[in-house]
Amino acid sequence: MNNNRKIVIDPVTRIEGHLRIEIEIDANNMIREAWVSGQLFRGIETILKGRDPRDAGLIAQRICGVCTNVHYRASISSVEDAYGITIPKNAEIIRNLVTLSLFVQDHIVHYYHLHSLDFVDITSALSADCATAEKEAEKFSANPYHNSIPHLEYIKEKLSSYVKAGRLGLFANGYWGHKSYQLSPEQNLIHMSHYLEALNIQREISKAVAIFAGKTPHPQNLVVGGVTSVAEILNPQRLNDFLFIIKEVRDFIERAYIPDMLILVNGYRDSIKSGEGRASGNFMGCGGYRFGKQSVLFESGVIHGHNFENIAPFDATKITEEASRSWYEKDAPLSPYEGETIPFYTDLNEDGTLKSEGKYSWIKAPRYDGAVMEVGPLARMIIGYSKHSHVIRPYMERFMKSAQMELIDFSTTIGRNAARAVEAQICCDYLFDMMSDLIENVKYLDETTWTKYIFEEMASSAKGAGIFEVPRGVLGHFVRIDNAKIANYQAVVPTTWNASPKDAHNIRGAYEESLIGITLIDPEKPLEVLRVIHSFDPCLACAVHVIDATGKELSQYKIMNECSL
Ligand code: NFE
Ligand code: MG
Repeated sequence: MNNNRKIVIDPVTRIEGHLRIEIEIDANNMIREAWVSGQLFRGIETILKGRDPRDAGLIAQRICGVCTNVHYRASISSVEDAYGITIPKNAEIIRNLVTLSLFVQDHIVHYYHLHSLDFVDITSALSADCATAEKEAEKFSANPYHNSIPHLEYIKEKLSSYVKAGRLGLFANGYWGHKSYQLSPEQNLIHMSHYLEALNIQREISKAVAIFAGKTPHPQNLVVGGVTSVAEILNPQRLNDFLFIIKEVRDFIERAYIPDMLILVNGYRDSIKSGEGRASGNFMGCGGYRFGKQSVLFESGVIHGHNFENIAPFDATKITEEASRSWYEKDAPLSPYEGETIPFYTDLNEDGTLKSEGKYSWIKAPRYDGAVMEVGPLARMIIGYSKHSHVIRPYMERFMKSAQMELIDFSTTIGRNAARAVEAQICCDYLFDMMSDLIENVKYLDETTWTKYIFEEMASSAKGAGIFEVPRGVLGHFVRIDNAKIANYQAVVPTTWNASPKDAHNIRGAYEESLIGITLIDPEKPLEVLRVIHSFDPCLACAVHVIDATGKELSQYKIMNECSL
């Protein structure tokens, strides 16, 4: 007899957008099957049709409230690609400075504010001894961030005043006391101290982004052909303001974020060694971010089944999206240029669970040459390391040595976080090199920020793609233009890759695959599931970016049981 039962987590919180996870566990509480469902239906691709291609960027950036810059940029790049417009060097550098600052902000916010409490028990931090905590921090950093007994006492006092007053706020409803929490009270206190500091740090990065982007989220500095940050590049004070903030952030990464990652790796080494959270080992990266004479920040490539020695070149024409298990008409895989977004909602089972055999998500299933892929910081660090990148490899080697990790260990829940922290450090450091490129170019070569073109003289029918690495992985916007208007528009987004449902061959997406085989200590408190899913940094707003323009109700949001956090 099959004693398996289903657990529903809906909504998963501390993510962007609306995600539902269903798992099937056996009598020993081991996860046997998983269904990941995007529960949100929006609509940017559809409303872009018929518009002027020059307007696409400002509309497309509304796909998300987090990585707004990257959709803006991908959209503008897709139109530039269609028209064959090459942007000036200054424009490319400014775009990179802004996007890479957002990488750093996203990674810090993700670890501390969206994910760390899956590993850090706040209630345990309240019993920490501050003198011991001060010494503990010194084990993981030669110069720990804001590490003094009075400071740690202040943090502890602040946390306990929330608890005593019953004002847990966003800390309410955690699975505090869960048996799988592994850190000591002192390690938890150190993390909580940095959690609060990180709120200030992420605000500072927003200021840096706004120097060139005008504002954030939803920046205003990009146009087809270049950027509008004309005055900024000629103002040494503004350039210096940017670098000053990045220097402050770099200090936080080196003295707090990386050491906290070492604490995490040490505390959760059993989870790493058991391969918890490992997906299929297929990784994809498109590379990019040029700087200096001939250097590039990220390498491109495709790896299958953790075969790190054998890296195939990345070829964007091998990308397809299918909808066999997604709530759209037409199941078959299509090139994004031909992709369609016609909703076809098929309802749930009678007991309210997702259809195990039929369609069950608003997320489509992107595939590379037919294979499922994981994208993101983990893919980028693994590909860069394996291709002996002179940028990535030294940072990875240093971390691997201090953390005593091998490359395969990164392909886990904890490793995914470590890769993200190492990437934040790399991005921050190389922002200085990119700023030097800008200064050198402006000072000695040219001040151009825009490539002039005459819209009326551009081909009235064309197609193009803007494909590049963004915080959560490879992002692609694909546009087809007919009679100077957008005829078709498709965005294939990092979270669409990672949170993909199964395909026609029943191959699981990366989130789903990474859940299989995990045993829950307490199925009523499925903290282990949240850890795995959060480690990918889900953004469902990005993953499903189509709306029903008539406002018709397509699905209801239900909380199925008390497992939601
Ligand atoms: Ni909405 Fe995004 C990033 C994009 S998500 S956050 O990074 O594109 O998948
Ligand atoms: Mg799409």
